[in-house]
Amino acid sequence: MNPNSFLHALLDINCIRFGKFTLKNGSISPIYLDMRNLISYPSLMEDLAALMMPHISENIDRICGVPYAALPMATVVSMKTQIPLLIKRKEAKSHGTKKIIEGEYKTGDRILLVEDVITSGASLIETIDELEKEGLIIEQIITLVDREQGGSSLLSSKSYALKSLFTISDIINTLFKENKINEALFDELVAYLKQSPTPEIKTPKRKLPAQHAHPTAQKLLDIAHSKRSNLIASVDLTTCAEVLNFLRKTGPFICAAKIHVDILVDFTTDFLRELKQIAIENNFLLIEDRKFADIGNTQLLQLSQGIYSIASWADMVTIHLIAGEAALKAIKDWETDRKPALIPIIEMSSAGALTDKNYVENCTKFLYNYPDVVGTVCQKFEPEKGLLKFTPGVNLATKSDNKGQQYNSPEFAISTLHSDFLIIGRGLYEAANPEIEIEKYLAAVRECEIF
Ligand code: 5BU
Repeated sequence: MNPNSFLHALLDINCIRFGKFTLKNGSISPIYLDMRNLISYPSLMEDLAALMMPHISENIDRICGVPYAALPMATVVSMKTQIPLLIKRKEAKSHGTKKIIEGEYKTGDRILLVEDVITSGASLIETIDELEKEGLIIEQIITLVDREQGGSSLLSSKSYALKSLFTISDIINTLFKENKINEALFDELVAYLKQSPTPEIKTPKRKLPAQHAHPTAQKLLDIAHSKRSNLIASVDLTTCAEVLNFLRKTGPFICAAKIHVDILVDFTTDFLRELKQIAIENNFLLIEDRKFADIGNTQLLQLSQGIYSIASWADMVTIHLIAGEAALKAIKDWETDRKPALIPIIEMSSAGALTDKNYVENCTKFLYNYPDVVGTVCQKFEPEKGLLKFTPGVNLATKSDNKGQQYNSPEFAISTLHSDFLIIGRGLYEAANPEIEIEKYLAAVRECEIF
């Protein structure tokens, strides 16, 4: 069945009705869409599945239906494609397993969510949140009808891929062209759509905070505001001279330099002296991206001992939480004169990173209890309680490096991921003229009105 014939059928079986209807939000509408009646017509259910199937991505692991209207639709699509079905309950069971999802799945499964009618998208976002909390990845959403009342913009603002078989405008135009509705009704419907236009999604602009409880984080914020730069240069160069030269050029425009001190082939303690000097002269902080990931005792040794004596010069260090809460507790209990602020890694930018929803959720169980923690390195995760968000994998010129790194633009990192600080490596240090290239990054972040 072609899409137009399917629309006629929806009209015939009263899934599309014209008249005067009071909607859930109290407004009066001349058109009413109620897809629940479709289940009384098994052959139309099959036609619907056939219309949806060409749009289904190849990598879907599970199809999920949301009760009630979309559930049978998802079921038919599941049977036709042989992709297993999940049901997302309306309420969690109050007894026994307290499950919210029925059916077999595993963390990281990619989901096709089937919906009947999408209006503002608010309830769909709630469903998505619940599925994501279970570690599922919403790969795709297919809806039968988009009422064009903000739902698609809301979902795309959150980077979800939505396919609508029909928009409400498609329905009205097709039915008019095919003489299923008369001119007077058509004019009334067009006027209705005009006077209730798609509400614009106003995502508040991301502003860099002004205050932080931790003195080092406060210093970073002060520098960022005064330079109007939230750029952290990741200087992954391998000789001391290259690192220092790069920072002499770009120092005035960054709020911190992040280094991997252990990749320097000619490291000497003189390097640290010069590095600190350039940092002071150009007013930026130093981050050692050591990614501590050991038991508490070893971490303290790695921080304070060895040729790099990281705690003696780094203002901030990165740390994995794979060892659990003990990792942070050992540093909290460590009595020392100079303790770098901590930036735990909650999510990684590399393709296939194991930092999934479950991992992130486990981290948040203790993340906020440690005053040395000033922020997190993450991608989608949005830290709360004043923690700053640091995002690597930012590049203006490319989307990947063929070694697993995945890049976003500065605009996406700030406006969509809501990052406070952008970590940029090769995008800057591999540029022929880093001091010119950095101006492009500065222009991009300032355009986002983050300051
Ligand atoms: P790039 O050249 O912009 O890809 O460098 C990114 C830097 O950020 C590099 O030093 C990585 O070690 C670091 N990084 C990252 O890219 N992704 C992550 O998830 C984490 C750190 Br954690």
